[in-house]
Parts: sequence; C-alpha cells; structure tokens
Amino acid sequence: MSARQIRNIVILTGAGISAESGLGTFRDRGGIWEKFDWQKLATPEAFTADPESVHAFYNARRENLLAAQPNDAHRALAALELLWQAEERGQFLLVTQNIDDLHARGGSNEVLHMHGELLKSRCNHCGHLFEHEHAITPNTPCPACGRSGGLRPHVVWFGEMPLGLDTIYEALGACDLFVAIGTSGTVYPAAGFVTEAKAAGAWTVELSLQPGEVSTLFDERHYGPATKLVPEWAERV
Ligand code: BV8
Repeated sequence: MSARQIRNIVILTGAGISAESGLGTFRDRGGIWEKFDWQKLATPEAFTADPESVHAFYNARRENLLAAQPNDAHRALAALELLWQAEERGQFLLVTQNIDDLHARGGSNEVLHMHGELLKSRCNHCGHLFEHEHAITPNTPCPACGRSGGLRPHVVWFGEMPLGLDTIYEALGACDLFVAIGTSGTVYPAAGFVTEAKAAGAWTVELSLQPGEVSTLFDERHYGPATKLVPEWAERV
C-alpha cells in the first residue's frame, strides 16, 4: 500500500516506547512484573486487601516518571500527528497502554490512555478525578469531598474494563494502517487489536525490540530500539 493511499491510521504503543526514557517495561528481563507480583499490586482485589502497598507501588512509579523525559520515538509520533492533520490525510489515533505522560510531553495532542494515567487519581466516594504529582496514601483526603480512604490511582487493573474501547474499535474498523510499537502482545484486549485491523483490511506493522506474542499476525515487522525504528518508519509513511 503506497503512502499516498493511507488515510486512517491507528497506532498502539506499549512500555517499549518509554524504555529508553528510563521507565521499566513489564515482561523483559528485570522488568516490573519480574520484581513485583501483579496479582498483589495491579488488581482491584489487591487494592482492597492492601491499599498501603498498592499506593506505595504507584507512588514510586510516579516519582520515576517525574524524573523521566520523552525520547525521539515519542517526538516522531507527535510530528507525524501534526503532519497528518496539516495535510488532512485522514484519521490519526494514538492509543497507548502506558500510564506515563511521555507522549503528551513529547508533543502529542491527542493520546487515548486505554489503561489510565499515573498522574491522575479518583475518589471512590464521590467519583472526583484529578491530576496530581504528590504521593497518595489511604489517609490522603479527597480534594473534592474531603473524605479519606477512597482515593485510588486512575489506572486500569487486571480484570477491569479498559478505557475508550468504543472509540478504539470504531477507528480499527476504519483504519488503513495499524502500527504496534514496543508492546509484547500479551495483554488483552490490546493484543487483539491487530486482528481487528486486519479484518478491516488494514496493513499492519510491528515495531519492537523483538517479536512479541502475536508477531506472526503482522504484515510487516521491524526490530530494534524505538528511538531508531520509529523516526525512520515515520519518515517513510
Ligand atoms: C479486561 C496498567 C474485561 C496498570 C495494565 C483474553 C485472553 C487471556 C486473558 C485475558 C483475555 N481477556 C482479558 C484477559 C485478562 C487480562 C489479560 O490480558 N491478562 C494477560 C496477562 C493474559 N486482561 C485484562 O484484565 C484487561 N481487562 O480484560 O477487562 C474486558 C475487556 C474488554 C472486553 C470485555 C471484558 C485489563 C488489562 C490492563 C491491565 N493494566 N497496565 C499498570 O501499569 O500498573 S497492563 C500492562 O501490561 C501495560 O499497561 C500493558 O498493557 C501490558 C503489556 O505490557 P507492554 O506494554 O506490552 O510491555 P511488556 O513489558 O509486556 O513488553 C514490552 C515490549 O517492548 C517487549 O516486547 C520488548 O521487546 C519491547 N521493548 C523493550 N525495550 C524496547 C522495546 N521496543 C522498542 N524499543 C525498546 N527500547
């Protein structure tokens, strides 16, 4: 499919795009889920059982994030978004599984965080959703209703429904090009997006350090560090 024919594009990113910004991935050697047990830290049951430890886990990741900077892969996607809109090429949807804000800090205007955002929390008492950089504990009062014990990170835990699925499936159903960047293809429903895109007739591309769990489903695959692969690929689109 020549670049000119591509109108609607859906890009899915995972932890690999932020690895060179110093944020750990999950399943690589020395990854987050090698050091921490996701069943004890990233499920609603874990939060009910031990909110102190869950808050400490996300507070530590939040501190790491505040010290991290976007990289050339984040910036290349931001530039492509601008070009796509300037040339009115068609739909451009950037979906990330990452809870970091490096796409936005890299210049992206629209980012759909399907697994939530680390710099946001919400109150289980009053539903208030707010941005913050400071640490949260079970005793931290809600800035809206003032009650404590109800705040939780605005992230999607295992067993919880991801965010924005309607928007994502609609875009996948109309896309000409689907690109997965720095994701291992192990977590659903994100790992199933390539199948949805193919069903819509889209050309599918995997950019990652190594083949993921659903690599064989992609029409085109390139392996290497995101800061090299993504700018090169964005040049060609
Ligand atoms: C749900 C937020 C109901 C929190 C995360 C079907 C089959 C089997 C299981 C399921 C299924 N459907 C649902 C499930 C259950 C579960 C699931 O998939 N389990 C897995 C483990 C089998 N899914 C859920 O529970 C989901 N919810 O299903 O709700 C539902 C939904 C829809 C419709 C009906 C019902 C919710 C899952 C979300 C959990 N939250 N994160 C937090 O961050 O703490 S998941 C977390 O891991 C990330 O967000 C990400 O999504 C996911 C995968 O990680 P990746 O980003 O891919 O990172 P990973 O480390 O794995 O890979 C990194 C890759 O980068 C590697 O390939 C590496 O080679 C590459 N790389 C490394 N360095 C670089 C690089 N690439 C380029 N450059 C580099 N420098």
